[in-house]
This record gives sequence, C-alpha cells and structure tokens, in this order.
Amino acid sequence: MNAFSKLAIAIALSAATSIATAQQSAHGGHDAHAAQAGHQAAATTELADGEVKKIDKEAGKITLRHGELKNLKMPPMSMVFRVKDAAMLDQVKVGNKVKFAADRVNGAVTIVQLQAAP
Ligand SMILES: [Cu+2]
Repeated sequence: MNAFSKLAIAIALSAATSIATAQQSAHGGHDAHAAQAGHQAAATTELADGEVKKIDKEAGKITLRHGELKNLKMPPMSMVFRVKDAAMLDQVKVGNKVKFAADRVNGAVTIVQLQAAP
C-alpha cells in the first residue's frame, strides 16, 4: 500500500465518521427544537387577552382594553401600555383582539410580547 492509498482510506474513514456525527447532531437539534416548542406552548397559555383601542407608534405606546393580568395583579381595564419595541405595533391594528404579555420594566408597565389573536 502506498502513501496515497493510505491517505485515501484515512479521508474515507474520516468522512464516514463526520457523516455519523452530523446525523447525531441533527437528531439532537430536533430534540432541542421539540423542547423549545413545548416551552413556547406553555408561555402562550400565560398571555392575557386584550383589544386594541389606540396605537401611538411614535411614542411606542398602545391603548388596550385588557383582561386580568395575573402577573401584575391587575384587574380588567382600559389603559395605555408602553411596548418593548415599537416594531411590535406593526403586527396589530385598532380593533384587533390581541394576546399579550406585560411586565414592569423600569417601573413602567410594558408589553413584552404582542400578537393578534387567532
Ligand atoms: Cu391595566
């Protein structure tokens, strides 16, 4: 056996090994994805209901009539929220029913997650 064929065998072996490794990590990635999807489903159940009354994109604010916010110990009411990112306001329109999550950020009640309700 000459040096070239030894090299060729070594390359073939390492290629076979890396294919096996790639399949293994792809499988691991799938598991991780499934776990993440499960986490998102759990988070979705915590979203509060709301209805969009007014949007002020320049100020990064939205007025919602909202249901109970358990994490903020707030009863249903209409109020103005800040949004974490003004781009979130592009996802909804006045009159839309929405699902959202709000939290206190630097003392201001801020919407951290917002989506049109299905
Ligand atoms: Cu409120």
